[in-house]
Amino acid sequence: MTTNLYTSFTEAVSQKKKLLAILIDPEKFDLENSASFLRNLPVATTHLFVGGSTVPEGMTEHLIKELKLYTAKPILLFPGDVSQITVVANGLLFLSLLSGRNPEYLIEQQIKAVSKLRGSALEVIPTGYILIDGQNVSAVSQVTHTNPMVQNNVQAIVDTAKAGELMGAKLIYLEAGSGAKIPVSAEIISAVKKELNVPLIVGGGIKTEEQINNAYKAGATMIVMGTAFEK
Ligand code: 1GP
Repeated sequence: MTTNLYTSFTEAVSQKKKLLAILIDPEKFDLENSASFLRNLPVATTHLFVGGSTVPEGMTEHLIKELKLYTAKPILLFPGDVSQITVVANGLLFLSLLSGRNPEYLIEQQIKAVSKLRGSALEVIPTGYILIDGQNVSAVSQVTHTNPMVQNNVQAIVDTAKAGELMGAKLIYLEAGSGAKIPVSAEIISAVKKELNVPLIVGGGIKTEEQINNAYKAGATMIVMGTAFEK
């Protein structure tokens, strides 16, 4: 039986539970430390995300197989590009970069993914991905050649997120970029939350307990943290 990963998001919303994903970038991860890394994760961790901006072919699959030796937590692909898709994961955030205007990341990569996904049991979750300025030049911005949305134009972010939902996104991901100096503001999270029915993921630059609580309080269903755990 395949468990439905998406249900964990909708149930979290209805039961007012909070989800925490730890992001592992295969390029920055030392495979030899897998067991101790997983042992030391916060108890609140519900999911693992695996992905990066530039990951050599095959590295993602190798890493996930290794992680699965030590954990039963669901592993979701959060791929920077189509080469990182592997059916050994439990699910795939099928991202479309809605904040950008680069067709490669709006639709081309998704088309290229189809031949990899055909016939596989990997759960695919359509996700509207919105890059927001974290006062740092983010890897996402560099790799995709797109600009982040400015934090003070809240309405534009809300409208972009809503358009994503109307186009069928099952999740909206508000991303300040890995290593952001400032995370997505509570004001943005709550404004988006107010207009949307789908669960919200928030990540980028979140390091402290206070930032975590602020994001949850503002309406994030899931928080993603990466850099804070890269030792
Ligand atoms: C996931 O890119 C983030 O959305 C992770 O950001 O590395 O800053 O935690 P950090």
